[in-house]
Amino acid sequence: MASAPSSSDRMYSASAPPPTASELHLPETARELVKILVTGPFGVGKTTLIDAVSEIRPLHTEEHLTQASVAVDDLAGVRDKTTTTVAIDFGRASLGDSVVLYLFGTPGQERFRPLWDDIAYGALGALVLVDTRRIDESFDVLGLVEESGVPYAVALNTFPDSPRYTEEQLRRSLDLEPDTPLVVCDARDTNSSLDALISLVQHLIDRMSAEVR
Ligand SMILES: Nc1nc2c(ncn2[C@@H]2O[C@H](COP(=O)(O)OP(=O)(O)OP(=O)(O)O)[C@@H](O)[C@H]2O)c(=O)[nH]1
Ligand SMILES: [Mg+2]
Repeated sequence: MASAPSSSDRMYSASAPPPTASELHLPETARELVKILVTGPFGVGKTTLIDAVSEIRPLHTEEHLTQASVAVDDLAGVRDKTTTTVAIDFGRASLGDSVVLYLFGTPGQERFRPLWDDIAYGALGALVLVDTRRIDESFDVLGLVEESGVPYAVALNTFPDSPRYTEEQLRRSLDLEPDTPLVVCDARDTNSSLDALISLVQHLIDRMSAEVR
């Protein structure tokens, strides 16, 4: 049966020296090129996660938060945050020799909604990041992902002051299907973030296997 590669199969790690130009080219063994969305509400850690896992220098479209956004972009819990994604994040993460994830990070605020459909176009799966200190802020994004029909996994990005809930409480609150993966990650940590992506890829494989049965 198909199974997702583990994070130790990754081609590059954060502690390794920067990849050479030739390493940046996809290996001939790359067979599955998969578009994945990394989404979630404002300030949940989407850009951080793509930075943590990308084996190429990620593309970011960060702009400084200005006084004008004070009233609309709630910095509760992320006081050190000085920038926000205004269009897209892009990175690439290989899992083993054959699976390559192209990661597309969305902006988090509702005002960027018109971009969402374009960024999501063609995605095979979505990793939805949730901050348990502000669960209700995830509902809109979860609704969008559901609406788009893209299969998804939920990753709880933990912060030092994140409250603890049982899995049952979280599933009920987020209204998740029983087979939707719900994992915990630290978006700053490469292996932790890769493990969250692997849970999503395994979910996609399981769904595809069920469909061909
Ligand atoms: N303590 C802690 N801080 C984190 C973690 N993940 C992200 N941060 C910090 O939280 C802030 C938000 O991270 P971003 O990656 O910019 O969040 P984002 O979801 O891309 O934000 P927008 O694009 O503005 O919606 C940054 O200041 C990060 O350094 C985490 O796992 N733990
Ligand atoms: Mg961002």
